[in-house]
Amino acid sequence: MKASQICSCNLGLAAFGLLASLSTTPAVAGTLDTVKQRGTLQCGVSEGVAGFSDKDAQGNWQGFDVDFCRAVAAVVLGDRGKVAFTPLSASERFDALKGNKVDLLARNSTWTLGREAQLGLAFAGITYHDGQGFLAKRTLKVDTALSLDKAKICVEAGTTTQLNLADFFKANSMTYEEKVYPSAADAFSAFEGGQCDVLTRDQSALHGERLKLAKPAEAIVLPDVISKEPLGPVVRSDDFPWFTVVKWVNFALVNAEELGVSSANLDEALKSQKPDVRRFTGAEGDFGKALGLEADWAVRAIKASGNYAEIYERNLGTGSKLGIPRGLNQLWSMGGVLYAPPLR
Ligand SMILES: N[C@@H](CCC(=O)N[C@@H](CS)C(=O)NCC(=O)O)C(=O)O
Repeated sequence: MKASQICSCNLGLAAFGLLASLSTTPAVAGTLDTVKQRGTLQCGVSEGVAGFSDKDAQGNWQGFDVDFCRAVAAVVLGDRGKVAFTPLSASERFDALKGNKVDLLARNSTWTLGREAQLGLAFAGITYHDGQGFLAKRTLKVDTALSLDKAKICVEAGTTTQLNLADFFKANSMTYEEKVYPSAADAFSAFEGGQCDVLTRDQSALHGERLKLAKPAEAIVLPDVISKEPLGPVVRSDDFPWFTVVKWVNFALVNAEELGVSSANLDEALKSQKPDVRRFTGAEGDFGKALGLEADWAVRAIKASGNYAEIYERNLGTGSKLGIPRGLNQLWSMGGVLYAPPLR
């Protein structure tokens, strides 16, 4: 019912009471204000995906998604350490976000129409362009996914992975025996323990899973990529100012790489006379204020985590344990598809 319809009614006393109480109810605080008041960012991450979000030997969270959360915390709260990480399984992640248990999900989550239109969520851009692949036991003697007819395949519930698996086998008139597990760890143990011949996951995660095997040489990541998995941070769709902040942290990380601004040369950047670098550092323009942030918001993101290239290389790149080449995740000007709108 519209407000105008309520006003034209012959209201009883009870309704008057309700309206009076509504008019004195303070507006619900947006996520940005909630995070500022709380002093901590609540970030939903995976339960353990090497390179994206897992704990180091000291129990500290690390990874590509973790660094994104740290950048957001630094931008909003001025401190990369002010993040509480909540590990979430694939099946529980979106309910946790909808239920306000986290402010932001940075959890190798694929941007799909259903997750936005049906779940009321919004993807604040793409941080990693991924695709689904297969890790197969060498004993199977296959070198392509098209030879997987009748294979036993382990997969985690509540993922696009499970849906793509079904599509791929149907489209190629093949059958498979699906073994579904509630967590990635269970799916991995089942694969390692011989309950299936093949493990399917996002390609980026498969490389890490292979290295976790007691004998990595006994399994092979097949070359086939059967889907598009654009991974990115997710927020609730009813909070546009927060969505804008998270989205522009992502764009700032990419723009910094393009501008040649990194954690190693921030002091120089702060003295730069170049107009685009001056807008980035907040020396020109009033963008921080417009976002509800400090003028140096973008500088804070880089100080916290480095630019996109630094985050990628540290966690996933050829210098890291995983050694994944940039590929599609290279800047548009370098043969990839990373493209951030201008900061102006
Ligand atoms: N990108 C896909 C898959 C993401 C996903 O949750 N993958 C599983 C493995 S198939 C995973 O990483 N699980 C880690 C965990 O449960 O913590 C999606 O958004 O549905």
